[in-house]
Amino acid sequence: MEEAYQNIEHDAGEPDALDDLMQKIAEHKGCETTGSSGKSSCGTGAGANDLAPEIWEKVKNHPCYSEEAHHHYARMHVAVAPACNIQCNYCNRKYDCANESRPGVVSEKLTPEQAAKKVLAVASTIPQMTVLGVAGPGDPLANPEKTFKTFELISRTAPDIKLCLSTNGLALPDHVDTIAKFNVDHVTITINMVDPEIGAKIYPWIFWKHKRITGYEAAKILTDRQLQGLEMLTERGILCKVNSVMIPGVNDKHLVEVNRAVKSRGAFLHNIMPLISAPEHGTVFGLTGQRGPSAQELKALQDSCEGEMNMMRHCRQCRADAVGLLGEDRSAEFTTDKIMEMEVNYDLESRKAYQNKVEEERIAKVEAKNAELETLAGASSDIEILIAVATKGSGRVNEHFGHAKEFQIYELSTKGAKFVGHRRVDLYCQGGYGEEDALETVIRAINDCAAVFVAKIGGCPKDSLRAAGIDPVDQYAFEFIEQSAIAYFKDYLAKVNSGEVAHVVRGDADIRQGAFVPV
Ligand code: CLF
Ligand code: SF4
Repeated sequence: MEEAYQNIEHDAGEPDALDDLMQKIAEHKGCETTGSSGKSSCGTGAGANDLAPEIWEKVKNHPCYSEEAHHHYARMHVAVAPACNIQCNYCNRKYDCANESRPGVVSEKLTPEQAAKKVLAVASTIPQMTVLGVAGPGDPLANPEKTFKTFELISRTAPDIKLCLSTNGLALPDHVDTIAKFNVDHVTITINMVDPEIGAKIYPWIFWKHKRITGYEAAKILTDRQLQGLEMLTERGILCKVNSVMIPGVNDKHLVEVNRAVKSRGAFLHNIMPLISAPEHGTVFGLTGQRGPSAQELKALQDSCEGEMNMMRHCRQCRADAVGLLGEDRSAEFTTDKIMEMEVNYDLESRKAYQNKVEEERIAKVEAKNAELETLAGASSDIEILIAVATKGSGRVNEHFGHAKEFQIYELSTKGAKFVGHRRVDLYCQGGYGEEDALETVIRAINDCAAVFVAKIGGCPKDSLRAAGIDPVDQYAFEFIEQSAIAYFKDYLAKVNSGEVAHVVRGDADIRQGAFVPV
């Protein structure tokens, strides 16, 4: 079947250009965040001036590979890959619920032709949708015909959309050439271990060479194939992200070793995600009571790996049919019934024009942040605080407190404002009135934050937040987040220095990160 795709051209095929790109990726590995400028020299927060132009071209409008891009650009997944060739103890693809946001969950499975139609429908409606990912609900490479047929159709009909693939890696070495031929620039491999003893606790079986294999042997084959596939991809200059699920007591300490192993094989980015394991999901870990990590445990592990390589902290552990900006899900607007009735008007020029406007906004945002940062130059203090921000995207404080389904978390220090994660919360506003129980859960979720930035907030929640020691801030409504955060921090420092405010070292937020795994 793969021969059917041999006529697709791959523009990274010129040996000199490829060598050059690989060199740039290799040079890029392992740099750290800079100190006093507060500007990320590396990591997913890296900007146009921090990366080689060829790499910047690949990541600049990919919402997963660039933290900055995720405020502006959307991705979509098409659920064309139902089968899987391994079993993970955190996965149950049978569970399907429109309100459930986790990988493996879909409302509809699609044929490649339906998927292509859906991509055009979404591209016509959401001009900032720049990336199409195949990420399940099973493993895309356990369904190679459907996956590559989908890529073939989309690369013909929507050439400006980047193709992205997410896999468990077992079948990866067999498909690297086809991935390269389709010009798939971004591949994610989920690697949870490089030690088969640990792997045997995560994977009960794999299906390999027409046989079901269990235990140590299964995990050994899986890790060997994953690392081999990673090396083969990076040798071809394809950007690779590694996803790892953090499972406390199983692989949490081991993930530092995984980080080193994938870095040394050329991975561009490492995304350590929290396990979610509620019993109602029907997974092995859910049913055996295996807990997920707390937000603080996750952050500590991500921090400890950050000096080694680029760490992703903005993953939302999307459904396999997610549509929209990370953190929003517009899949219900694009069901098969609705798509079939939609008038599709995919117009490359108008998409480009819209994206040019996005770029202008993005440049303005970076300039505003840098200008504000300069006013902090020379400030010296060990104080660091977290803030929570209600936003609908575009890097602005533009969501009402009561409408926020998540808060973005920024760490503020004299180095600037750094995005460090997000917290999902229950909606406070329930159609005209505030839900007190929801308010309590919001406060618990952000109680390690000194302030919450919102576009608007009512008197009651304001009082409750103040009582919990969290400053409700609406003075930066619709302003850029980072610029506002730095201005707030400057003000905070001045108040602490003058004795007007006592700096409090806050405890941990009372939440467990909810989520789990892409394949
Ligand atoms: Fe999808 Fe994954 Fe591509 Fe992104 S998701 S296939 S790389 S386009 Fe992104 Fe979603 Fe996290 Fe995946 S936020 S689950 S990392
Ligand atoms: Fe397969 Fe992905 Fe589920 Fe694991 S998480 S069993 S790789 S579909």
